Amino acid sequence: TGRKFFVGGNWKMNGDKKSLGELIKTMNAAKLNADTDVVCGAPTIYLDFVRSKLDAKIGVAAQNCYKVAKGAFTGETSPAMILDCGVKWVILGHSERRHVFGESDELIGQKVAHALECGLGVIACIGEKLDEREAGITEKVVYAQTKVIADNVKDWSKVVLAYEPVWAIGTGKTASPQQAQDVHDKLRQWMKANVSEAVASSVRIIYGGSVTGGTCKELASQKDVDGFLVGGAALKPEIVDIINAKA
Ligand code: G2H
Repeated sequence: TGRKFFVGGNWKMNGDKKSLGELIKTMNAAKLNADTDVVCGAPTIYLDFVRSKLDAKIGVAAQNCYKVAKGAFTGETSPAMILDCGVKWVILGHSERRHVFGESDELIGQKVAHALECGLGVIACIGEKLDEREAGITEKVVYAQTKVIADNVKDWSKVVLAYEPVWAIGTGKTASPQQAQDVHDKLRQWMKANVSEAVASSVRIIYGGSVTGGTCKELASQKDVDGFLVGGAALKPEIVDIINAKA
């Protein structure tokens, strides 16, 4: 496909210096497929710590950022601060940001625009909820979410799209390879119709939702699955197998 495989770890609000330090040691020592981009999403307060310990060949991501550079926004973190810690990526629009913290499509779009303007790479997340899938509106939901992201992107080489069906997140219920492939294929068609043919064929669309060492290989073999965003399993040594899923 010409698209470089991409595996993001999303550690969410987990770990401490001791346990993350051990995980980092494991990852630094592991043999990682050189044809895969690897990025670890660390808690904000540990970004500096993680960047200083993790091997330079492994990227680091923040799990969120704000939509402006600085100012009276208590508790927020700007892309400039993230970059100042040597961190080059940010995860935006994760379902937990959308559904636990009530982030709107509009706010996510503004964050995407500002993060990209500042020079961060963006892992932009989309995905339908269970009731939406059951109502048969999966496509409508993910197209609408993708549109708000697309409206805020100029340079797609800095964006990875993460499809994460909400019903598969942290539930142990991985989407089947066919379910994932289906939506990824439709997203690529949407990109072709609404962005460009070149972007549709080059943008990486990764899958997230209960990916494990056991499910990653078959998912990775799907034509339009260009990698993963991994939560629970990214905190364990099995992340190495997931990084190496593409033989
Ligand atoms: C989805 C995913 C990582 P998990 O949130 O973004 O988490 O792999 O634990 O379902």
